[in-house]
Amino acid sequence: MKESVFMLDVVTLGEVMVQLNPITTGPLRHVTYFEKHAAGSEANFAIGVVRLGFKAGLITRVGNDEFGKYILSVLRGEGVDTSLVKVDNDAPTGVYFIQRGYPIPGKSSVIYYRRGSAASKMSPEDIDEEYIRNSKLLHLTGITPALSDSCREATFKALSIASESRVMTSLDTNIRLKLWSKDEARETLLSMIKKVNILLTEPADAKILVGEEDPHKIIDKILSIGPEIIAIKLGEKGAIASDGKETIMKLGFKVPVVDVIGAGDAFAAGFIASILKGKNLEEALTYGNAAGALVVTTRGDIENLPSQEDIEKFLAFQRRETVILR
Ligand code: KDG
Repeated sequence: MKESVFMLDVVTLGEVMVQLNPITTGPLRHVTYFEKHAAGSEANFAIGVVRLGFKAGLITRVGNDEFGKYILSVLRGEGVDTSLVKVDNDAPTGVYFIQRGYPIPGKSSVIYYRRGSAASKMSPEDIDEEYIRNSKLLHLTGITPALSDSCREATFKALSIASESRVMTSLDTNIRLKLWSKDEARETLLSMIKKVNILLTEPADAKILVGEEDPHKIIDKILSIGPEIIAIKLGEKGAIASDGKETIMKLGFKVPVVDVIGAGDAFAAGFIASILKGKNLEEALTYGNAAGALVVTTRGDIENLPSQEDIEKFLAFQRRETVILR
């Protein structure tokens, strides 16, 4: 293989935003104090796999503003390669707020201020062939192609490079209906699903994509389209994975919930890092569930993404909780 400066395990592509997370639960009009975090599905994933021992790079754009500088320092501080991140002088870094615990206790919702953001200006020019070709896995989500036409083209370019170079690909459907319609999501994501090796989804997304919410039907339909492995995230209930030969469900871990945003990305990082390490589906589900459980116990998406050692400690603690007496 040609020598290159880029030798990464994982490459991903997406928007990183400043997340303003309220200190208190309830409607945002009554919230006084917010905590600042850096977050975004693909950045969460990249940091998640770095914590689990992989080298990861993120392709994105940030604004030439204080929030852009903050995001770059977080990514670099976490060891994510930012050599392809562009700083845009004309568009701002995206921002979003979280509303926690209202109107549904224990759940969170997101309010975006990201239209016209620097990251939404990403285009096929941002995608470097060598960067992707030299990696082991390209991870994409359904968020990036929803940001703009040029982001969709960039996503498809990245996917084509990976598929043509036999770089493994994973897609987390992550349908955000605040960014596009169900029809747009279905059309775009179905054409991506055909080309990916690993698909991560959840029943609500699968309903939009293949008209099914029942896990067995989702698995059959998705595996017949192309992916070799599927993982279905069921939130606090856990997750199901299948490779067509075996289908396994692992129940979620019971933990105190502070903010559920970011749990799906943590699951994806734990699950895919395990697959990259050659673990079986059951172990991958356990690691994914453990990472997801740890992330919901605090505000912010990235802070509690666990290392391998921390997952082992968490699992050992969970095992202590279930003692078989007879
Ligand atoms: O998965 C968590 C993400 O949804 C959150 O960090 C914000 O990336 C985000 C998005 O676009 O919704």
